[in-house]
Amino acid sequence: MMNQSSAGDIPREKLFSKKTALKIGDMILKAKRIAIISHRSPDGDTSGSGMALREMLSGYEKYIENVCVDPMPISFMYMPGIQSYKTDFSPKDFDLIITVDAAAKHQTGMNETKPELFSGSIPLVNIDHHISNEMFGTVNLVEATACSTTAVLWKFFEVLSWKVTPDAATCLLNGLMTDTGSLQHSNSTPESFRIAAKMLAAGADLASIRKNVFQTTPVSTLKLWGEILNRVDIDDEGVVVATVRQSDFEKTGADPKDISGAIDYLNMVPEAKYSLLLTERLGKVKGSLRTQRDEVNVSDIAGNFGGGGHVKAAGFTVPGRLQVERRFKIIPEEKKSEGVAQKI
Ligand SMILES: [Mn+2]
Repeated sequence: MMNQSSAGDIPREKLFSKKTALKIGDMILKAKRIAIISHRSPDGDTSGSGMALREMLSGYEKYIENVCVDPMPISFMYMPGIQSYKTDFSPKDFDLIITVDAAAKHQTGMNETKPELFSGSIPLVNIDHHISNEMFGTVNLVEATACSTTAVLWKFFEVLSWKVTPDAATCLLNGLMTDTGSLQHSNSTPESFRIAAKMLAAGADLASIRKNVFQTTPVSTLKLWGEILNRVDIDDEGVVVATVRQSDFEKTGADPKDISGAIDYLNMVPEAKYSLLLTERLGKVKGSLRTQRDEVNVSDIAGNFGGGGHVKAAGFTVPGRLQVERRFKIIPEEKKSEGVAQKI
């Protein structure tokens, strides 16, 4: 998940700690069976973190299991070793658990099915970069100013002097590039660029990331975007609005997650105050809001509809459906001849 928090009033326990990193390194070296948990609805950061840890520990005599309750998206399947992800596991078979990029217990999707994970009976290491992190681990390595969990892991490996392999570097860069929108989002700090450069120098395969993650779109998605873009309009107040109907998914064969790219196009109109994409599906209407303006807070707008989010990216969901409304306004014809005569 992306972290849009900026440095400021961040508590000390949510800044990178070398001492904690060394302690976790020690725990990992002593453990024989380690389960690495990625959060549900996996993104490029949680999967990249899981795969980088797996690769870095492959040289040790340990049994490693990568777990995620949801399947990995196809775009990340290029990462070495990712086929090994399991959707379920038995915590009692492990002597160390590591969660990556999960800010809260429930994000593992296992808080109800496996409460023993969080009971303290098995040591739990929580590695993350969200300011909201609940610090649910036995040991927590949380850096709220980091752009991605993989950036935290990069520093972790540095502290331990573990030489990052090219394959691990690719997985780490995968997380950094996806969480920063290719180093374009506001969470991209000078340190993000420095760490990305180090990952590249360690042999990260940026070409594979570009090809598999950023420049890959199925025809069904392109068709869905076509429907959305065809309906784009900007109103008198500078709000760019587009809609997706339930029937659009059926017509194009696209998946609801495929609309996430379309909102980025809506947000490209230079004169727009903000953009709004309304998606109708399964009896609910979801609104996604984006803005490029500093004076606009879309989180407040989403709040009016019971939603929330970040200042520049937010959303809401209301039960209901979309209905087309047509509005016409009569513009009286001006008596041009008179006006012109007066001006002269
Ligand atoms: Mn993340």
